[in-house]
Amino acid sequence: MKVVKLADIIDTENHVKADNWESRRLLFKKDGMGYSLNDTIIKAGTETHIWYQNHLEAVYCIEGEGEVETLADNVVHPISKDTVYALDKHDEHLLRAKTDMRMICVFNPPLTGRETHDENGVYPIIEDDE
Ligand code: 9YT
Repeated sequence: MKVVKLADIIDTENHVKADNWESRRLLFKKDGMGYSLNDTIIKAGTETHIWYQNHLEAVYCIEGEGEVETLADNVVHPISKDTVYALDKHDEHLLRAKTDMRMICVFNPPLTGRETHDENGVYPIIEDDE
């Protein structure tokens, strides 16, 4: 069995920092679970364009408040503490944080650890970590 503590990840290479968010990467492809797990902070007042064309992501908001606008239908989904959204159709979306939001994020296929969004809000598939 494996035990991972958030405190041991802070400010290491597994703490990935972008302009609008910080992702503390807890489990990776190499952990062999078939998914990856991140504890992510979305910064208050930001809007992020995201389109995971190569991944499915489930996001569980455990702190904070914001919204997700899905761009296929321009529906705005309020998101707050104790709410999950699942990007089951690789949904292109805008994520807006009213306050800091703390999100538990599960990716299938799993992230390897190094990904950050490209200019289209996409994570590439990285195959060379094994
Ligand atoms: C909720 C979301 O997708 N935020 C962007 C960061 C991503 N979840 C990550 O890399 O952890």
